[in-house]
Order: sequence, then C-alpha cells, then structure tokens
Amino acid sequence: MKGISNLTFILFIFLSITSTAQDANYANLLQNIDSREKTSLNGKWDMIVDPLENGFYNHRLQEYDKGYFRNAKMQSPSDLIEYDFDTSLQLDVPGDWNTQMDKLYYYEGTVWYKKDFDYTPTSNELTYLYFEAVNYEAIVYLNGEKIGKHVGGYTPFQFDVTDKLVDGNNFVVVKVDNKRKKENVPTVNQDWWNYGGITRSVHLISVPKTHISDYYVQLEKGETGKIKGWVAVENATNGDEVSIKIPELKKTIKTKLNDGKASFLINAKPSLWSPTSPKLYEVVIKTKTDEVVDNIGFRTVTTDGSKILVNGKETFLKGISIHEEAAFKTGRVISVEECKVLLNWAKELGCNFLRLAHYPHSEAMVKEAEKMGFLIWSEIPVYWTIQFENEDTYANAENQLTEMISRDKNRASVVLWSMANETPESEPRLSFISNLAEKARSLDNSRLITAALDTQGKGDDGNLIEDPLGKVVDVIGINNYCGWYYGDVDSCSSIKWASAYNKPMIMSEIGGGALYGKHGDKNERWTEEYQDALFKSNIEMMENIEFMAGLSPWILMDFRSSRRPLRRIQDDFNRKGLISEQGMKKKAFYTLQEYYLDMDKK
Ligand code: GCB
Repeated sequence: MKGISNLTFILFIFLSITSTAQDANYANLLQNIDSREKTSLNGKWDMIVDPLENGFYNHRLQEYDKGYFRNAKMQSPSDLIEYDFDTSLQLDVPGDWNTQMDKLYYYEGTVWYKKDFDYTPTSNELTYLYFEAVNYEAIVYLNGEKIGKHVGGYTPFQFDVTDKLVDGNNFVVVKVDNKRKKENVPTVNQDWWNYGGITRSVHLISVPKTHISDYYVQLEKGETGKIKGWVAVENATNGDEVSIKIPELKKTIKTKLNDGKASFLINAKPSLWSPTSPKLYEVVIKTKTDEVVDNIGFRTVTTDGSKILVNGKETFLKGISIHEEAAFKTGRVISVEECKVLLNWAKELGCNFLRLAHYPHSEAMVKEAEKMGFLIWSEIPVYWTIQFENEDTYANAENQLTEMISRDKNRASVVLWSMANETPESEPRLSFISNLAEKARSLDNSRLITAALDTQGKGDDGNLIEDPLGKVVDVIGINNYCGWYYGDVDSCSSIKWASAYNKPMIMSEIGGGALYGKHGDKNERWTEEYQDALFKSNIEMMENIEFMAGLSPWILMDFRSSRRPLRRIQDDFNRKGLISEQGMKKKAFYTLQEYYLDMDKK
C-alpha cells in the first residue's frame, strides 16, 4: 500500500530542451559544494612575494617556462635556483595577506602560493580544484603545468584537474595578483581595502564521471504553488533519468535528460520562506550515479508600484549595509563564526534585510543569512567610474555577475541582484548596465534587479530621481549623504523627494562617520552625537518619502579603507559604522534599532 501511495506522488515529466549540460550561459560551477565529497586544501601555504613578477617573466619581460610554478629544487650544489618554496614564509588560506604580515599591509602586486598535497585516484571519478575566491587575478598551476586563469576577486571558479593529478604527492601553485588597474572591476578607485590573497577556501572535489553539474530549483515568479527548474548532468546519455525529491512535501519528480539537461515543474504548496519563518526544505537531486542534497527555501519576490512584495505581502526592507570584513581582528571574514558575528549584530539591530556590499560575499555568509531570515541584496563591484566603453571590462563584469548568480540562484534569501554602485550618468554607462541587467534576467528572472544611484537631480521641491537607469531596474537604490557630504545634520529632515518612476526605492546608503567613544556637540564631526543626529534627521526625511520600500544605511561596522588616512580618527578605517571594528556600539546603532523596532509595533 505504502509503495502505491508513494507512487501517486510521482509525476513523470519529459520536457525536452535544447541546451547542453555545460550551459554556456551559466558559470558551470558545482552547486552546493557543502554536500560534496571534498578534500580541503586550506591551511598553511608557502609563499613568495614577487613585486617584479620575476617568477613569471624573464628579463625580456616574456612569460617563460622556468617560472616559480615549476617549484624547482637544486639537484646539485652548483645549481642556480633563486627561489625555494620550502624555505619560504607561509600564509594561511583562507585569508588576506594584508592582515597576516605587517610587511604586506599596503602591498598590491603578485604573491605566489604553493601547497603540497597527497592524492589517491579513485575509479570513474572526476576531480575539480575549486576556489571559493581569490583576489584579484589567479593563475593556477598543478604539478608545474598551467591549468587556467581567473579574474575577479569575489566569486568562485573551478578547474577539472582529473588528468593532471598524480597518485601520491602533488603540488598546486597559484600566482595571485591584486594590482589595481583602470580596466578592472572594480577599477583603481574604491572605498574599501584591496585585500589580496586566496581569501576564501580551496577544495579538491571528487564527483562521479556522470555527475550533477548544476541545477535551479525555485518557485516560479509570482507563483506560490509551482516549483520550477532544471538539472544539468555532465557526461550523461540522452534518456538518463534524474529525480528531484522534496521528502517533507512528499514530492518526487522523475524526468529524463536530453543533451544533459532536464526541466521540471512540481505542483506543491510549500511553507514559504520569509524573514519571520525562514523555512528550508531538503531537496535531493539524484541520478543513477550521483546525488546532491541542498536545503532550499521557496518564496516569491515581486513589486507592485512602489511596494516590494515578499510572498505577495508588502514588506518594508529594514536593512543595513555590510562589508565582508571580520570584527575584532579585521581583515577578510574567513569563517562561519565570523559571518555570524556580523549577522547577529544585524539581527539585534532589528533588520530583515542586508545589503552585502560591494561585491559577492562568501557562500557561507549568504547561507547563514538565509537561515536567519535575512533578505539579501547581492552586488558586483561595478563601482564608481569603471571603463564603460571597454568591451573587456564589460566581459569581466558580466562574468562576475554570471558567477554570482550561478552560485546563489538557489538561495531564497537573495531577492535583489544589484548591477552597480554610484556610476556617473552617460550613454555608455546606460548601455553597459542595461546589458548586465538583461543578462541577469536571462539567468534568473525570479528576482528583482537594482542598482545604487547617487545621481538624483533637483525637482521643484527637492531631490528628483530621474536617472535613466531608473527605467532599467525593478527597484531603485539611492545613496544619499545628507549631513555628511552635503548639508548640515539638521537640514536633512526637511528634504523632499520625488521620483519619475513608479517603482520601489530603497535608500541604499545614508550615513556619517563617528569614532566610537568620541563625544561632543552634535555639530562636531566624528562624535557619536553628530552621527546620531544625522541618523535622526535622515530618518525623518525618509519617513516622508512615500515610495520608499526599504533602507540599508552605511554601514554596520567600521571597515578598513585606504581613502581614510586621518590620524587618531580614521587610522585607515571608514568610520561610518554603527559599531566599531572592535565591536563597540555607537549611539546611532540604538537610534536605528529603535526606528526598526517601532516599525514592528505599527
Ligand atoms: C558611498 C559608497 C561607499 C562609501 C561611502 C562613504 O557612497 O557607495 O562605498 O564607502 O559612500 O563612506 O563615502
């Protein structure tokens, strides 16, 4: 009987589709690597600092084959080899180099990393070398051979290294270069520390030859009763079966692969994921040879005029912006515990929303935030004046966007993909960001598109949002520094806003600097009183904006920035945090907290 009743839940859907498993549109990244058999390559890596790139170029500045990636050793006493990883200094991976070694605090350039590891081949398996992120450019070599290059500091990448691994000892060398360049994304100018290094974890991931390479399992846009998606399987034969099972919903769908891919639709009424009830379902995707388990939440996000609706219900986004910088020790966040410190502060503040600025944060951050019920704005570092007319710059930005969406497309927490931050108005910029938005929608049309703008003009009665980018996005982000970069602290409350667009607006930044523990008059810069008065006056201003759908003030915690040299106040930190880097809460923290808690009472 039981078997029969289970069968009633099994639907067979045979949707033929034309794309291949290695869908060129996506970044071809293994999904949910937490559920994969992994060998960690974290820990101590040998390192050589190479500002002249001696290990890459010969003295004619040509890339040469005797570079440091060879990991050469002297064979006889007369040999001349002017480097040796075995006697070199070491760096921790994951981690930035700037906060690990005093000498590297300001360093921007090449550092070579080397790690030895043992490997035992298994039959019928593929092995990927997977980097969660390296800032900024990584050239990867395995056992002395170049296996690939990746550009962009905050997204994952992988290489199939099955044929390059040997039984026994292996070594991987990575040339990491964080030199800023005009054509890069971000460009040479950024208000955060250019932390270099293998900043996130590195793994060897083994999968069966025929393996689940990618999948998308989400509610259909605006529909709460239809779970829709696709599964891609590498090295599959046409007609191979794949099943998608959600045990708690008692649903199993079986479908057949065609050209390595299969679409599916499950009619189901899951309990919806929301900030107050961040429900996740175990989803098991299975083929004859492979299985991946993920925890997936189901929710919809749409707009209605100037409102944002989550699961059809108007939801005001009570947010805060966050940089992925660790509390207390500073430097890049490297552990789940460090993510949780920041997330718990945001919870205490009363937030239901996070703007993860200004680049994709780690998968751990997104997943922990999801478990805690935060709605997320996730963005790529198309920041300030990048080269909007440069095709390579566009390709780079689009690649980072693709990798961000490829990694996080199954996360219910992510509701907004942000294309850019504070970019100057121009035709090339409009087409650059419009193309990115189009790309994002083609990869994932279930979420909303946004961008943070600082280009508002003057209307009859105050500020007017009329940037042509407003047409392109679903939700308009506005960064506005009344009381800090213009106006005095008390002037903000009377500012009026109008918008040329009937769309939701998120005040994606407001804020001002304060040194924790510095007290004085509310008109004295850098005091907690000044920052607090600025928040109060901005809150009054925002309360009068009818089309506001949320806010994410700048910023949860003070963060390092080389634009902030003022001694005894900034000391290389942007002080706009509501909390100091040592975890001390400033007055404005409590003001924003009260505002958010009062909203809940209404
Ligand atoms: C901004 C930027 C942000 C800066 C902030 C500031 O508008 O978006 O990255 O850190 O202003 O503190 O000036």
